[in-house]
Amino acid sequence: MSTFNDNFLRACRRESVDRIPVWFMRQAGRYQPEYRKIRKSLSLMDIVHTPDVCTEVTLLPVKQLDADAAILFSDIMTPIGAMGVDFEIREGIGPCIDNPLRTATDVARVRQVDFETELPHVKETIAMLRRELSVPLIGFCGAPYTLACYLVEGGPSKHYAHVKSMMYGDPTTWHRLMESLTDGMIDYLRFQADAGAQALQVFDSWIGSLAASDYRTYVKPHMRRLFEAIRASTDVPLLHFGVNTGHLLEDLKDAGGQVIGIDWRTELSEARRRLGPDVALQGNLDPGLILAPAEQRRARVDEILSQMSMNGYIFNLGHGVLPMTDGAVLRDVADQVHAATPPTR
Ligand code: 1CP
Repeated sequence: MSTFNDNFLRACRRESVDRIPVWFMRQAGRYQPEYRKIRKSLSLMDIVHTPDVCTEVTLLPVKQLDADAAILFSDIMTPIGAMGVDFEIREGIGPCIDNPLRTATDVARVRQVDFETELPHVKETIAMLRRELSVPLIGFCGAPYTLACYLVEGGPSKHYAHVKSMMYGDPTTWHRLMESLTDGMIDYLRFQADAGAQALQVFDSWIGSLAASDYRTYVKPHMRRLFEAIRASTDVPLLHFGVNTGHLLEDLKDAGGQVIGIDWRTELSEARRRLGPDVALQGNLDPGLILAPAEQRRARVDEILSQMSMNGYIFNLGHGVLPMTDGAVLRDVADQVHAATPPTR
């Protein structure tokens, strides 16, 4: 049996590492022929609800890419179904809700549940993964705002018009929705940590659609409550990630998390300067650079690494792996990162 590689957890805690840890957001998925084959006979939610298959799908990229962390294969919508809101993940589109939440009555449809009872297969998958893995397992959830983007819009959206009209026009209902989603995600993250997840990432993917002042008014108090509640009940590292967050970085750090995920639009050296030394950083290669000529991609990886000379750094993409990605290129990136000299301070 191989020894446990805890570089990822050490980097989250800003401790020294043997090598710079790397994993890739959306490291399991459509770019993998093995995943596409499994998806021919099972839907995404079938996979999530079948522990041995879900375990296999979670492990696949860890071995192929020599990743320093695994992320539980699931979707941000998994707990939402259990909380009483029906959804469907449509091919080539994403999560869709036929009856989106637009009024106070709709918002009351979001129920608090016992995830131990509702999602026993997720618990079983986490237990199976812990027996198999020699790297840490990351559990995750969608942040309340990003979940609300799907629940209120009814599906993926460009302008978040319904979200914003509820937020500005009916702030009472908006805050009730955020409170309810926050309660649910606190329980869901605790449930994953109790089941064996060794780190937890909160994906606030669409938060960049808000102005900083609106983030502070309509979202940040809920995020703060979420992070504080998890912090009070478990000591697993918390990772906080969003896209298009150049105008929000200080607020994201202030809201919570020991690791802040940075997208590719903000240089890591700038993020480090603005956020200071008391937080770990994760990121931030543009997923599009995986499609670039090798020389260009390698130069950019080197440039990113040269900006991160302190402990408390985890290499990742700035957002999820694109479906047309070649897994061999991701492996080459991981090898390049692993060959670099780890930070010394
Ligand atoms: O059926 C399929 O195979 C479709 C593709 C797919 C996959 C592989 C979806 C639909 N979800 C997933 C799994 C998934 N989703 C994972 C596990 C994979 C891994 O990381 O190894 C994770 C972490 C997620 C999280 C997720 N789902 C986020 C947050 C992360 C991010 O990329 O921003 C979001 C926003 C979603 C919603 C979602 N689910 C699926 C799609 C295509 C989308 C995005 C739709 C949109 O653009 O709004």
